[in-house]
Amino acid sequence: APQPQRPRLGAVALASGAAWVLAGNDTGSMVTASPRLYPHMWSWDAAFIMVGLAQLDVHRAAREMETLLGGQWADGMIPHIVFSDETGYFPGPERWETALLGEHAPAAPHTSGICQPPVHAVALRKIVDAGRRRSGADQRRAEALLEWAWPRLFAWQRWLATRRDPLGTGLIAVTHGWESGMDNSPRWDSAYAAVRPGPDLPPYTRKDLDEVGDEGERPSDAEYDRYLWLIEEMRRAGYRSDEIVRSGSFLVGDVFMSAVFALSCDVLAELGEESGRSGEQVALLRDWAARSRAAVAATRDPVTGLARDFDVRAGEWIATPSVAGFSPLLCGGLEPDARAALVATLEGPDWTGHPDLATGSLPTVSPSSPGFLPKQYWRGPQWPVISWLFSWAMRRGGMDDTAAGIRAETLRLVSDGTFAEYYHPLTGAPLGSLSQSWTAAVVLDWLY
Ligand code: 9YW
Repeated sequence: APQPQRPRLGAVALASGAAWVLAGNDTGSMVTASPRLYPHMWSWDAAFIMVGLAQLDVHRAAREMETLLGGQWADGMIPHIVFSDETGYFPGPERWETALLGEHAPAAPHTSGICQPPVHAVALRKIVDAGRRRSGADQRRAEALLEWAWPRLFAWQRWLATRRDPLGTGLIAVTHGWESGMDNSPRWDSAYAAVRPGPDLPPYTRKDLDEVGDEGERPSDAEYDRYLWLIEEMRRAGYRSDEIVRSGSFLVGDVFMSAVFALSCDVLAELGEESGRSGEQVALLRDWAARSRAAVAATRDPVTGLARDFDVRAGEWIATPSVAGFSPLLCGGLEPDARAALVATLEGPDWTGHPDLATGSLPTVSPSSPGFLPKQYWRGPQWPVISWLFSWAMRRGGMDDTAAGIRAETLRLVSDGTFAEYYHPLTGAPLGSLSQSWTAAVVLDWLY
């Protein structure tokens, strides 16, 4: 069907719109992930939101980091949700009950009991850079934040390195698909198939379907039962990470998480060196980065060269290709030829160069793949925030042309001004929630 033609916005209008979205979703101490669908703070969303806020207002960006770290657990974990007082989301605090059941969870604010990809060091880097660029009070605020947040982010990286490396190789594992940030990616299908919800799964009512009219854009009910069953297991384990890693039904070495982890270890180490931090902690970060970088490189499929996840429970590689296959480009570690080949795949006819794409933004699943579903969440749509992360990391890694191409094509995609959560790769139509904070935030960073 022909798509309605929306006006395309130029850079000034687009940046204003993005700032307006962040302002509209701001409760004062927290920019919620989206206005209605997600009225709380999500961990990795918050990091990207800080990247955008840093361009607008260093003080506000620093405050966002403080709010997020206010929910950090005593053992170092940054939880995937810090809850606001809003009630419109399931599973909320009354389902998680982390303060009651989890020994390390804070009494307040309410948080979930799992984590998300550790992009937070990138946000700190951005806030510090913005502060230094502006000097004066902005710089003082940013340096004070660096002083305060660095040990907390170090504790977070240490938690991942020590609690989430079940194979001892540097491949960081997730215990729930939500931890990956890519909830229903086909990457997780085989691991989820082995998750059998018990008959004693307490009943629940989804709320996500109230906000998104088209159920075809959301995970199915069967998928949701498994998501909730894993949470039930964690509740029963008192949110003890050793017990969950030992006995939970889902344990996958996540190659994208591992690459983000390695990248953040390096970024945090650099920030540490600049601010005279203890050499011992900086050296640990460098070690963890090197181990995970090597682990990510070692996951590559010998035929396609794409990086793969490893299902620890099943003891096997997960062959399903997805955007996570490009993870080595986030953290480095490939020989020049292998890197060039992976970049060529990314720009080739199965991925950003696919002839049917409306724009060359990164799709989450290749349109050539049998599992490609163009409207379904992490099964095909383009998520601007994923393109931003690849573009930022690739530029850092010296792949400037590819990084610039992803930026330009994604800006073309979002120039409809809806700041959607994700987009239909074949038509460019906005999908999911509109006015999604992290989409607006990364657009701001790109335009400033
Ligand atoms: C959920 C907030 C979150 C993101 C996740 C994305 C989605 C929904 O929205 O999760 O119910 O947790 O998959 O990556 O952080 O934007």
